[in-house]
Amino acid sequence: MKSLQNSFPEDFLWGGAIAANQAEGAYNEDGKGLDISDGFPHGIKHRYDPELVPGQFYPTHEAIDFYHHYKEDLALMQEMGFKVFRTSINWSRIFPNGDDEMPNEKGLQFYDDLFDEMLKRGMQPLVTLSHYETPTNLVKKYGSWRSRKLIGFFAKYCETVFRRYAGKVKYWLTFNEINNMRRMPGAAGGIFFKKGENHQQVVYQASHNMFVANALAIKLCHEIIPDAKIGCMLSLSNVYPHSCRPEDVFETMELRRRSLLYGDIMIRGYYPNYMADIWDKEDVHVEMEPGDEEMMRKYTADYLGFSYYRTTTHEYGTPFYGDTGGDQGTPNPYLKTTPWGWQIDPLGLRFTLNELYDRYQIPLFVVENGLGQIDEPDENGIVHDDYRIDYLRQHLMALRDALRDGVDIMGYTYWGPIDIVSAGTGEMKKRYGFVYVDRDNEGHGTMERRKKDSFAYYQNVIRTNGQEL
Ligand code: BGP
Repeated sequence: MKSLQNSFPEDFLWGGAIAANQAEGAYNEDGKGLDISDGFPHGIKHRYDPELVPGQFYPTHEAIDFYHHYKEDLALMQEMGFKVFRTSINWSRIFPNGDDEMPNEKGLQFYDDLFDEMLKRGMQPLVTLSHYETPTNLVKKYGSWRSRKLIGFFAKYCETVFRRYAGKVKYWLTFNEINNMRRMPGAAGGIFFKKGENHQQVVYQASHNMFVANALAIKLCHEIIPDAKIGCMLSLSNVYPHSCRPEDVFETMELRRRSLLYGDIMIRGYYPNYMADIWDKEDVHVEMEPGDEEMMRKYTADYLGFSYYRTTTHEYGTPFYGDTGGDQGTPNPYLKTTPWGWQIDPLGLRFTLNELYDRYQIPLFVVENGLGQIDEPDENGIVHDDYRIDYLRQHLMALRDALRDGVDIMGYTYWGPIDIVSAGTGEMKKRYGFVYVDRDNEGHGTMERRKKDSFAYYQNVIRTNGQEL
């Protein structure tokens, strides 16, 4: 029997997480091709421009210019004591069109330098292979993940980066929030519907192709970097039944399964029995090739990385929406809400960690959790973000409680340790950082970096390995 875990393990991976497209900028430098994130002027929940509109401001094109500031930014992360730093490789820096014969050396070199810098500063890179960054050309030419051709292109990209960074990167994630194929298939998989299509058919077929690609990536990773761990990544903010009415409870379970099915497949290795009913009701017929199911069964995730921001509730028969924070239903009267309508629920994190560990029995990694808020700098330009400290403290206490419950948790990477562009809305105003970046929604500002009060708080948490929360 596992003994009682009363505190954070010695090797707990403390750190922070960003995504290439929300931070790097330099959207067309050094041979980078366009990727889907380049075409959303107001975030991934809103309009997508398949062709860039002249004169339109696209916030991610410059973002916070991490591409040129990463040394200074990582120095700040080191000052907080980060043991791990999560970012993505932007696929379109490596294969600008997605289907190129040869990789782009300048793109490869950038990530070499970036990972060297992290390692020099005592941080393990945790790398997402695809964080809403499918090369645009693959969308135009092949309809993105609708086509099985994408499996081959993705495998080639994975093999290239595994070989190149084998000595540097030991923690990998395949597709960021792959279960967002259901809520935001444009961002998650480059899927934009055509008139008259059965959306569910397209989503599940594309998801299937991604599952095969996921299995192939795991296979390649283990062959090329035997000491690496590669996980899957899901958006798993939680949903409670709105009441104890059995219909509320049952339909909430069904709804939750629409997310968990992605974990069930990539962790257990096979489609769960309840899929047959979902596909039957939605008139979905997924084409598989011989060998697909065997691949999926054989190459499963080493760990589950997930994002957790909030919870919501579900009432029987009511429509359901979702955004970058997860599913969104009927507001919960017991919880406080951010200006973006996200309901803060630290106990929900403990609940979710327990639920997931009971279901999967593999290590969990909280790879995104944080508070997006409006920060008002004082007359000296300093942000006093007690609300962020409070959010963080409460979620870390919940995480410590979950460790005591017996959940196996590898680490915690706070989302957006430095202000970046919001994925959902494209705003800079929605800030998560411990470090303020002087840039606004319209792209004005000096790009100067300044520590907020939460910086010292998190630094002390890491210094004491979570003893002082
Ligand atoms: C997740 C994404 C991130 C991220 C975060 C916060 O869905 O993986 O890319 O940005 O949500 O969302 P937002 O930026 O919309 O506040």
